[in-house]
Amino acid sequence: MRTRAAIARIAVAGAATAVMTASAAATAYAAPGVSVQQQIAAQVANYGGEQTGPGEVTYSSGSVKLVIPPAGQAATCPIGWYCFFESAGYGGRMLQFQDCGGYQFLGDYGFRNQASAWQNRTQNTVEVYDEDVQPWELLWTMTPDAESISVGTAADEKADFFNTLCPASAK
Ligand SMILES: [Ca+2]
Repeated sequence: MRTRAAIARIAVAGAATAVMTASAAATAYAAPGVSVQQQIAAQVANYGGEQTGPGEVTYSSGSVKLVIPPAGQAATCPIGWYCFFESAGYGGRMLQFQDCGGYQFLGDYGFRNQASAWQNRTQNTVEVYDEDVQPWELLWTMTPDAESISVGTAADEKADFFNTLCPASAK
């Protein structure tokens, strides 16, 4: 518990900084006529990573990717990954992960308080939390090979971090 609390405190401190930079980026996302490439450039400027495709930024040696689809199109969560979507109906930006066995923070990628839908195309189980309330609230659990087209009003745009449990068959 002590370790977990310490991790969250670090995340809160980091997120406070990220929120300030994110507000400028959010304006860019919302502005009409902003190209995918401009959004990708803003993402890299604010949150690092490496552009690895027309609408893709890769982090952590390939274990995390942010995908910004062309206007009017949807990103696709690949087999072997679990994904968070910016909009209900699997629209907007998509943030995808594959690792199990620990905590990860959406704010590291500009995705804090953003997720509205998810797909889990792994055998991992993912517990998603809101850290803006005390005690932290478990918002939803992503069971293996499941998805949610909308997380619902009570959980919408609240997710901050998650704990990924490895499949029982894995070590
Ligand atoms: Ca939150």
